[in-house]
Amino acid sequence: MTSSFVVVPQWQGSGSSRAMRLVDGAESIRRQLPKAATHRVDAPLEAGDAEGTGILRYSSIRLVRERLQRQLSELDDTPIVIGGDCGVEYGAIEHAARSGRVVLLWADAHADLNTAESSPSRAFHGMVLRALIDDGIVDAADVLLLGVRDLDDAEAEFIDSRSMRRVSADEVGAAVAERAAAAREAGHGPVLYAHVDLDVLDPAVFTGVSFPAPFGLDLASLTQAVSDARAALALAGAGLTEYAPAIVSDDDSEIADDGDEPFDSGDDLSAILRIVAALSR
Ligand SMILES: [Mn+2]
Repeated sequence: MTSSFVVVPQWQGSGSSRAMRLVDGAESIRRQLPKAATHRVDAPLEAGDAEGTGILRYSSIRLVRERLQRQLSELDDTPIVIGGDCGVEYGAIEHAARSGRVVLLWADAHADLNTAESSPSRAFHGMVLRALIDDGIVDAADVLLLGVRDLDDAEAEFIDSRSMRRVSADEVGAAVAERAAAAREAGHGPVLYAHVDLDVLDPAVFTGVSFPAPFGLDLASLTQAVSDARAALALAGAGLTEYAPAIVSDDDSEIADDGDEPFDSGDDLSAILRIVAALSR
């Protein structure tokens, strides 16, 4: 099956003071993708408000989710959703869950398992996986955490309480096959969803993220893990999130932040394209 790309420049789910860089990041990736296969879901310009949820800028997040759902329902190809912040995964995974029980590869430095109550930042991108589990869209047993290494206490407790599985890159293929078999045994048709937050990569490999965490994956391990997962189970959808490049000027040349040496995002973009290839080929 061929892939369609859906670019969602949502920044309202990020807790970063420079969250709007995610808009530049989404735009830079979009320019690299094949035009005919690429769609864009606009995020509102305004920040939005919590609407009583305790979630920062929730009204905008809800609006983007509705727009994304509408766009995804019009596509026949396998959707690759390009963020924006990780919060875009809610609508994307909700959509994938309509075609089967989701086995979820969660490649991210963060588990995104906070609630509005436990979150230190109140930012939705740190709550999205928890919301999917609490809303019954994904079973905690079907989630494979890859590269997760920066946890809040409440998240670590939740992982323990649900016995959520953490896998290394070379365990991914076997772990996906095992969860797929368990789903079939229970009478469900399983599908694979692959979530990649770019901060799963080591900061030495990839620089353009807002919340880097040391001791991440190298690029070859990540793309191999994605390939192994896809060899084990058909991909129903994927997400690539949190590209936050250094400030980009109008003519596309990079401007250094904080007076540092001029920052070159060329390596980051080529890494992104290799991940996109692993998700879409
Ligand atoms: Mn993350």
